[in-house]
Amino acid sequence: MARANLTITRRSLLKTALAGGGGLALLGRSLRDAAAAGIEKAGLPTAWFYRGPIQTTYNYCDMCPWRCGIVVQSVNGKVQKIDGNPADPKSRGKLCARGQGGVSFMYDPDRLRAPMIRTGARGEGKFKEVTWAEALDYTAEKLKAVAAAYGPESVAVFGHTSGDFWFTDYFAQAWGTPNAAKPSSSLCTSPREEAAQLTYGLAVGGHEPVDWEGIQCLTLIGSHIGEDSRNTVMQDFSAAWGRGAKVIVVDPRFSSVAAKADYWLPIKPGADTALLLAWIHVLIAEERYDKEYVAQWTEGFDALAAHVAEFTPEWAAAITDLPAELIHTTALVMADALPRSAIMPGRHTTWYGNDSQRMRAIYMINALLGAYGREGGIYFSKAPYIEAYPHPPFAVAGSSGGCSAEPGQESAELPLGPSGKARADGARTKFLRGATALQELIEPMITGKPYPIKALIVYGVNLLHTVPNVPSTLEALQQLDFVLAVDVLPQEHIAWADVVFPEATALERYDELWAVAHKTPYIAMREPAVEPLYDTKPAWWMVRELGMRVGLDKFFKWETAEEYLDARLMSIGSSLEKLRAGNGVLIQKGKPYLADFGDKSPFHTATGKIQFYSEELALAGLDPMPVYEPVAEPPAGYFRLLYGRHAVHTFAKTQNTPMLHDLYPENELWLNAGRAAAEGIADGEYVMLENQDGVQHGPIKVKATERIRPDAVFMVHGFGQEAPGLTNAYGKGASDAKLITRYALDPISGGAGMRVNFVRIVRRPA
Ligand SMILES: Nc1nc2c(c(=O)[nH]1)N[C@H]1C(S)=C(S)[C@@H](COP(=O)(O)OP(=O)(O)OC[C@H]3O[C@@H](n4cnc5c(=O)[nH]c(N)nc54)[C@H](O)[C@@H]3O)O[C@H]1N2
Ligand SMILES: Nc1nc2c(c(=O)[nH]1)N[C@H]1C(S)=C(S)[C@@H](COP(=O)(O)OP(=O)(O)OC[C@H]3O[C@@H](n4cnc5c(=O)[nH]c(N)nc54)[C@H](O)[C@@H]3O)O[C@H]1N2
Ligand code: SF4
Ligand SMILES: [Mo]
Repeated sequence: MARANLTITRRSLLKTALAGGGGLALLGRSLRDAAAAGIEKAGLPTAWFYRGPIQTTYNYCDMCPWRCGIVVQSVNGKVQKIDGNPADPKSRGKLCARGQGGVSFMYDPDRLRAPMIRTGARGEGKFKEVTWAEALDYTAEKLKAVAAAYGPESVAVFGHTSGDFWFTDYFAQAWGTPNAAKPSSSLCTSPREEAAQLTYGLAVGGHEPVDWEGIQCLTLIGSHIGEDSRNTVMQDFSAAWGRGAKVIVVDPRFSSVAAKADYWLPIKPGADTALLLAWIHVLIAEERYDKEYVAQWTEGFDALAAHVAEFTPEWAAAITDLPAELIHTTALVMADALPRSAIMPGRHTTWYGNDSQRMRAIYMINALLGAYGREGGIYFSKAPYIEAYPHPPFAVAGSSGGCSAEPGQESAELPLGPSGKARADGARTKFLRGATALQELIEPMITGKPYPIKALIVYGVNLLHTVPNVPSTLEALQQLDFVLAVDVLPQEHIAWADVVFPEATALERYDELWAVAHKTPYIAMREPAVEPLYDTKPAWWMVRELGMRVGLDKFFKWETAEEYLDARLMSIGSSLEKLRAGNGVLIQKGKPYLADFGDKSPFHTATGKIQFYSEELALAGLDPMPVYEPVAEPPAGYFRLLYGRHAVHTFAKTQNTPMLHDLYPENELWLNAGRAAAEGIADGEYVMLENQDGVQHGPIKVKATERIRPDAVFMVHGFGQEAPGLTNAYGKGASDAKLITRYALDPISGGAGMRVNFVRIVRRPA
């Protein structure tokens, strides 16, 4: 009963605010008022929870793409506190520091407040505030003009953050452009996803399916749990570590998790495939693999055994700069725990360009360990069952790389996508597989080849911090006929937009359901805790208003987000009301283990087996089994530029958030202490950096440390913001993105490896 009174709908929120709710709520209020008055009389400050009725709403955290379920508490129309939703499989009642910063993010005084149309030159940052009707009419007119002259495919849509579904999936597919892309694909997960499809025929999916409860040996290739502070992963890792699971960490840097490891392998950057091949060699040569599992579930074992015969630990030692004995020992430590032993699939896996092959080698080790579908190994995740909103067929099928709006939808015949994505008729071009590669859409904006891209919609993508080679992105922005930016903050790229739509943050809006492939598949909801601040609107409203203006009315028969969400939930016998009553989360049953499949194979490859040897790669003229390809060495006097995360920041989006800015206001350049001493650079000194293409950037504070190899430097991504509107973040630290002018393309996934840049240290004049 108390629950029901605390849980609100938007309508009941307004009613409660006006009428004070029902009798019980009134009684609750008078008791609370009396208590509050008593506290005040005692001279104590009145805390927020005494100031009015507490409204509880359900949401999922938008402070990073992991999206933990949250419970939001508001009083008198102000959000006061966010907690992890105890019913949610990701948060389990807890949040990370960034999640706690969600309230501070929402109340950031620097937020975009009204729709704007550009008045100055692109990049100048001069705008006039306009009404929504003006901004929408103007945008619709521009998009229609571009489509009339060049076709609907000449509009590209980039999207990330949790509202991206509305623009990158729903709008792009209804409008009819295959050129919709997400950085979370070709700048993040595409190698691991495409390698997983090639090797065992399944997606890794959003939630990496490590079967944490029973794992006895966990191996991490780069994955820096701790800096990568995803809430659930940190909880799971701590529990596994606490009960004594062995941990092997391969990282050129002594990361937080390396400090917890039984074995730290400070590998030479870029040499991981050599290490993985040597591990495979040891497991096979010493017959330390799961023979029964390999016989039943894999194909191409003999070919693999022959392939790795030469790749001894001694061979790998020379390449990886690791002792052969350590390579040998760690292979045996992994094997000791099989099948409760696995290498965690990484997340950010676009490293050096040959990344899908490295991922394939990782999956082969997991298969040799018998980990897939075994307790304590890698479980099979399952997507929750729910129907899409019943709209007419879209003009194109999803290709943006995130959760496609419409699995299995027929795609219309379209010309070759500039990203090289396979044409609708199946002809292959630049990449073997993979979703549209975001960074590959920049070039057609500049050259008009293979066909022109003339307009860009940027929804929740930090264009000038996310996409490698900023100078070419700026050139593209100059060439375009029209640029629409949808964001919440005045980020750097906003100055380049023609129109800016300010969005309401996650705590102020309804959104698409968050349907998670998981050990226990589940669906979480987002509802507004309070009315949107300023003149901001949610993405679902924007695409609907825009859709109606560009002749896509038939896709927008729903009038409100509630109506859309209820229609979807109806397909599983639920509704928004029922979801609320169920603590905002709906959990379905999974099929995590081999035993759950009976006689059927869970592996969706052509043969139903894990492919050590890949026919698909051989047919495409690519290596059918992973081969170590050396990466270019840093030139004399240069370091390889490595980047990663910090526990209290997400990408380049939270540096301005007051609470998180206070915790870590600027990034540092990790520099090997020996190298620093040799070059006379002091710990704490500010230096400039210059990359291999002569781009100078900085200053950045040196952190001289033994915790990194001498051949590389490391910095946390997301700093060095040059947008003056970000008052906290402006000019603090340096940006890895500004120094990443090159990338190496993965021929399989189209992923852009960004660790192929080098920097030298330029002393600042005294
Ligand atoms: N706090 C926080 N957590 C986050 C995010 C965030 O923004 N903030 N973002 C989330 C997202 S989307 C992602 S993709 C993940 C990224 O997190 P991860 O997937 O863990 O990131 P990576 O970039 O793969 O790994 C960075 C680590 O790789 C090491 N490394 C660099 N080069 C090499 C190499 O050649 N070999 C090996 N073995 N290691 C190397 C670096 O020293 C660093 O410790 O984090 C997620 N979690
Ligand atoms: N140099 C370099 N590049 C990288 C990486 C790196 O480590 N270094 N990491 C790569 C990886 S792993 C990933 S996943 C991508 C991440 O790429 P992005 O998702 O582009 O990264 P963010 O910097 O978080 O940018 C999010 C943008 O959304 C805005 N935003 C925040 N909340 C909302 C909202 O509610 N609505 C709207 N409309 N906008 C919102 C923010 O202000 C910001 O502009 O970057 C990739 N690119
Ligand atoms: S990991 Fe942290 S920031 Fe990411 S969704 Fe969960 S609580 Fe939010
Ligand atoms: Mo990512």
